[in-house]
Formats: sequence, C-alpha cells, structure tokens
Amino acid sequence: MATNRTFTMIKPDAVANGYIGAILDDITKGGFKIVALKYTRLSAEKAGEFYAVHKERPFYGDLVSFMSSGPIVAAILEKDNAIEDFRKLIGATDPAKAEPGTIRNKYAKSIDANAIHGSDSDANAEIEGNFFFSAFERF
Ligand code: 3AN
Repeated sequence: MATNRTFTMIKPDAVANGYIGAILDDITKGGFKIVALKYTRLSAEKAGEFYAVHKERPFYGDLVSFMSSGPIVAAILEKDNAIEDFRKLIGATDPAKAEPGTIRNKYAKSIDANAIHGSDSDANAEIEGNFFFSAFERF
C-alpha cells in the first residue's frame, strides 16, 4: 500500500554545516508538505532510544554519540508514496553511493554523518513521528 507520511531528521552534521535552509527547500521542491517541524537536540539517552533497532550493530555507540552531538531538525512530511519518494530524494545511506542531486550526495560527507534520516516503512514513520511530536504539533 502506498503511504502518504514519512518522518525525517536533518542530522547534526548538516545543521552544523549550515544546510537547514537548503535541505528544507529541496524537501519542499520535492513535493513534500511539512506537517510538523521542530529544532531540538537529542540527549544520548533519547538518541539511544530512537536507534534502539540498531543496538546490536557495531556502529550503534558512534551513531548515538553523533546524533546527540548537536541540534537536529525533526519533521513529519506528507506526499503520495512518501516513504519511497523521500528515500529517493535523500539517496543511499552511504553518500558516496547516493545518486547525483540527492540530498546525501549534495550535503553529506560520510556514511555515519550522512546529513539526513528518512523512515524506511509506514510503521517506523508512525513510531518516529510519535517520538517527537504530539497531536497539537501537527498541521
Ligand atoms: P538509513 O538512514 O539510510 O535508513 P540505516 O537505517 O541502515 O540507514 O542506518 C541508520 C543510520 O545508521 C544511518 N543513517 C547512518 O547514520 C548509520 N549507519 C548505517 N550504516 C552504517 C555503517 N555501516 N557505518 C556507520 N554508520 C552507519
């Protein structure tokens, strides 16, 4: 079934490098409507909770410390076929493999500091959106 919502985070590297505006512009021009938006910072505990599915992976510790190293922008986005279309817009996890013109190709330097997150399924988009936003913060 095609989905119409996804969840994203502009990660600490892209925020520190001054790409918030450019990335939000790419997202809007890509046809996504911003349903919810927040500038915040994850504690190590919260980052660990968010990435709990990766707990057994060798990069988990580094991922948690990177994701709590500075502010991030969290958002819920709406578009037909949102999950798949957004993953196309951001490109492959490893920016070296991301298609030209994708957000990771343009703004990311490495697989761990890869500029942006995009949900990989409907179920995760729901869980991740609920992690950051209450019903009063969605429009
Ligand atoms: P994606 O964000 O493209 O869905 P996932 O869910 O496999 O990728 O990984 C979550 C995050 O973990 C990635 N965004 C990236 O920051 C980090 N990550 C994934 N694979 C690696 C890796 N091999 N080495 C370091 N960090 C990784």
